[in-house]
Amino acid sequence: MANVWGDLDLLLDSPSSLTVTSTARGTIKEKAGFKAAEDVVALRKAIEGIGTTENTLVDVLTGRSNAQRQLICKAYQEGHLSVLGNNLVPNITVNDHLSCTLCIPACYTHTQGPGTTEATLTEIFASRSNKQIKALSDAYLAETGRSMTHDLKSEVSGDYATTLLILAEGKRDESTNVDTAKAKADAKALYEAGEKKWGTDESKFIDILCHRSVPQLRQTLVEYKALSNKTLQESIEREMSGNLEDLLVAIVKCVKSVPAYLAERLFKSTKGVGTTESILTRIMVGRSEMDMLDIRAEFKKLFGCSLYSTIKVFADNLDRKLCHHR
Ligand SMILES: [Ca+2]
Ligand SMILES: [Ca+2]
Repeated sequence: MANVWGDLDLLLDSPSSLTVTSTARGTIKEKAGFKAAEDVVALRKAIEGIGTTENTLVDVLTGRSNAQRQLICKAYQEGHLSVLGNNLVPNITVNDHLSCTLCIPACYTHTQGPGTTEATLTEIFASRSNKQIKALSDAYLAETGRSMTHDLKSEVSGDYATTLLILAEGKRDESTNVDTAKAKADAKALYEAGEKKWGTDESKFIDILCHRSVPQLRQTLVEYKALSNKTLQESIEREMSGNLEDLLVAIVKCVKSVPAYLAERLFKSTKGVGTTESILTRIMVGRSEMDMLDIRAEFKKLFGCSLYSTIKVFADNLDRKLCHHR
């Protein structure tokens, strides 16, 4: 992995999904002959354990457009209380799958272990454009009646919180012109705030990485390597620790390639424990209409196997576990 993230050769010429808004690289289009009611019946059967569970969920939820999923979600919720009653386990599973298009971080916190809230928040705020963050913030307000930044403040603390809150404002510079002199100056400032200094001036890293545009930061990454003979990611890893290190590294990775960053998250989620399903679902469903083709390609490049086969193995194992519990 280090090699992949350390290679800056083609960086300045590659497209950035933080600025792409088309759906041309998505894998999901509107399904022809779509009927929400039919999908709801299929989902209910799957959730009640008639037939294979996870495969039906994945088929239905990744084979419909976002607008279609919203209709399924609505149809499902209108009928689901009478059918499922107070059966908590299916409800959690269903809510995890169906509400993931909103990706409201707080919804997940109570079902996860310690540390996973931060990991989820890091992924969400490092990988999204201003427009996506604005949409998330609006959805959060509509769903909970509270401001997202207000709730974030109560979830997290320290330099990590400072960084997250800047990102949550969704005010990253989105201009596309690159100022090379400024990139050189930023690279020097970062070098002096980290490697050259006894201790670390974290605020310098936070300021530059949260405010500059993606093209500007790419130039800065190149200048930083020329100046220090290290990648900025390596310096962040040496200088910092914990949630702040994870978040700043995630930003650097997303500046390089959001699809590659998400491919890595997906890979780790299929190998890890605990929150794997919500990571899988959030990325698979959240990116399906945007850049899933790129994520697949990056996955293959990074790990030498297809995303499909990796998830298939994971889903089969999950099926076995679910059957075992019944
Ligand atoms: Ca230092
Ligand atoms: Ca470290």
